[in-house]
Order: sequence, then C-alpha cells, then structure tokens
Amino acid sequence: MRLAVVCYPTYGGSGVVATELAQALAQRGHEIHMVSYERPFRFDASQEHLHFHQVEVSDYPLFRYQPYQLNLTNKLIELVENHGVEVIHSHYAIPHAQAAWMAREVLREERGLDVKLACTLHGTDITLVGIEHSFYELTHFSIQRQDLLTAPSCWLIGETEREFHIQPDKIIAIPNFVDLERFHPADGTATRRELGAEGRFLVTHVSNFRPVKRVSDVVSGFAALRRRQDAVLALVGSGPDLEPALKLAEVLGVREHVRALGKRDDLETILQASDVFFLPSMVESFGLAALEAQACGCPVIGYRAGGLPEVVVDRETGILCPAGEDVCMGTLAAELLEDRDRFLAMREASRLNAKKFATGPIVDGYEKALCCLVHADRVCDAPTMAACTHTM
Ligand code: GMT
Repeated sequence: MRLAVVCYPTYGGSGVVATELAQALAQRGHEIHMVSYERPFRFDASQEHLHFHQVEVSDYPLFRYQPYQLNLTNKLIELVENHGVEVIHSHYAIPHAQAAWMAREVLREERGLDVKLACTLHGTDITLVGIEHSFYELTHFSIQRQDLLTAPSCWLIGETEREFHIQPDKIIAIPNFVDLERFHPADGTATRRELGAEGRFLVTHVSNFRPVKRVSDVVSGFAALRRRQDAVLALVGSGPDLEPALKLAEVLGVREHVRALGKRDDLETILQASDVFFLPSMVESFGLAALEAQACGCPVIGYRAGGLPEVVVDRETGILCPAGEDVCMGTLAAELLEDRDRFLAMREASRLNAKKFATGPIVDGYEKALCCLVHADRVCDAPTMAACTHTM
C-alpha cells in the first residue's frame, strides 16, 4: 500500500501516533510518505520505505495569514501523481481533512485519478476547535467525505455523534498504542537524584500545557498531597499554562518542590522514576501520556472524564476522581502512596494494562482498515478493535 500520512510534527500525541504508525507500517513493507511543515520529532530518517515531504509555506507579503492548507493540498496532489499514493491518512481533522478532500477533487477533475481518504480524529479537532463557529461547517463537510474515520476512544466517537451527527458505526475505535520496549519499568534512582527526589515521592505531569490540560489542578492537587507526604512535582513539556502553573505553585507555597523540565527526549526515564502521574483533563479523548506512564509501571491519578476511563482502570491501575475534584486527587494519591502493598499492586497492574495497548495488534487494526480501502474488491471485515457498545 502507498500511503500519505499528514500530521502535526510537534510534541502532541497525534503527531506521535501518526509517526509511530507510519514507522510500523513502513517496517511491514508499505511505502509511507509523511507530510508536514517540519520533520516529526519521533521520525526515524534512516528507515526503509519511509519518506518525509516538507510542505513549503509561501510568505508573500500580501498574506497576513499564510494559507498553509493550500500548500499542503498542492503537496498531496504532487504525492499522488508522482508516487502513486493510494490513501491520504490525515491525523487531526483540521486542516488536514479539508486539504485531503481538496486534493482528491483536483485529482479527480484534472487527472482522472482516484485517491481514498482516511482520517483519525484525535480530540480537540472535534471537542474544541472543530465546534468553533468559524471551523464547524468545513470540519463537518470534510469528515463526512472521508472513506474511513477512526478515533482512539469510544468517548470521542460519542462526542463526534453529539457534535457532528456522524453515526457511531461510521467510525472505527482504534485505541492509541505504546512501545512497550521503550516504555517499561526500570530503576529510577539516577533520575530521582537529578530531580532532588531521593527518599521523597515523585509526581509527574506531561503535556503541552494548554487550558484543556487543567495544569492548575495538577498544582493544587500536588499541594493537597504535600499536606500529607513529602513529594516533588515534575512538569514535563511546555506551553502557555506553564508559567501560570508555576505562579500558582508559588501562591500555594510549593514552588520549591516543583521542577519544570521542559521538553524531554528521555521521557521514559522520568516516567520510570515517577510514583504517580497526574492527568486532570476534563475532555481528554485518550491520554497517550497516561498510557506511557502505565507502561512504565506508574499509576495515573486523574478525573473520571473524557476517554480516560478507557485507558485507566479505576482503583486498579490508577484512581479516577469526580471531574474537578483536585483536592480529592491529591488526597487519594497520598493515601495510595501510604499503603505500600496497594501501591505495588497498582504498579504491577498498570504495566499489565498497558500491555493491552501493545503496538503490534493495534497497528494490525489500522493496516487492515487502510488496506480495505485500497482493495475494495476484497471482502473486508471491520477491524475487530474496541467495540463501542457501552454508553458514550
Ligand atoms: O486534540 C488535541 O488537543 C491534540 C492532540 C495532540 O496532538 O496532542 O491530542 C489528542 O490526541 C492524542 C492522541 O490521540 C490523545 O492522546 C489526547 O488525549 C488528545 N487530546 C485531547 O483530547 C485534549
């Protein structure tokens, strides 16, 4: 199969999923063309069958805003013509699904070529950005015109039905996956030393520090935990809400116990050293970082909201508090850390749970769904991934 994969190249989960899926499919011999404005950060340039195509963005002085989606559309047209791409797989609908649809229209009209369209909805493309008035119509139009839609959780499928009236049986639930060889439990002594967390508990949060992550709840939850236990908070990543979070830590008197680590390529070493992972989002479609934490044997404490209950098993691999209960999060985390046997059992269960999201079977699901688009003559069963039969 010859596939164009369109994604954001930055630290976000959708870019990670797109890149790792592209690499896994290339390893299986498919010809994969990744397309973005920059090389994705987990991209392995040396891999056979894997190519990167940068979208050149024009900066003509007349343009106050660069029309990126037009440059992207042209690049996609080029890829179909020059490399025989059969499927364009967009990760995150905006503006990728729209550009893919425009490319297909041009190819049909001008060249008599047909290309199939697939889109993986990731989260805020549906729950936040996609429903903005200025994006809604075109988002609705372009996702309806995809030949294949996938989403990482049943919760997001439910939200897509609620907001965009797309029938749930038109979207396949394919959960995100984790590289269990990279993310695994290991001794974290050196990292604890680096963070000044020897003999203390280490709480970690990883994100892009946007309002949707509710980083202030991470800090207030941490302050509640510190009322009972000595602990350090590691904040990994960067974004607009990092500075306000550090200011809040100051106000709550815990700033000296907070380490702002920025973006880290050795994320697994931080997770391996961590005792618990905080993720208090209200509208998290999946929470890839929560899966990576569990793979390292680190339980997740967050809210019973969004798709997180599909990734974290409440009371087994973490604790899910009622949404918005930051103090509950800190207090229950402290209780867990005080009960050594329960804590160790939860660490073990976290790793076991992560094994259900191993790369191989989940890539099988994507491969099957994408191949069915190309070989329409084949009898294709829908991939047997998560069946969203429970309430959404
Ligand atoms: O939707 C976003 O905010 C961006 C996206 C990203 O690129 O990080 O995050 C979403 O996709 C990830 C990969 O599928 C999921 O793990 C995240 O839960 C999801 N974020 C939200 O729903 C807020």
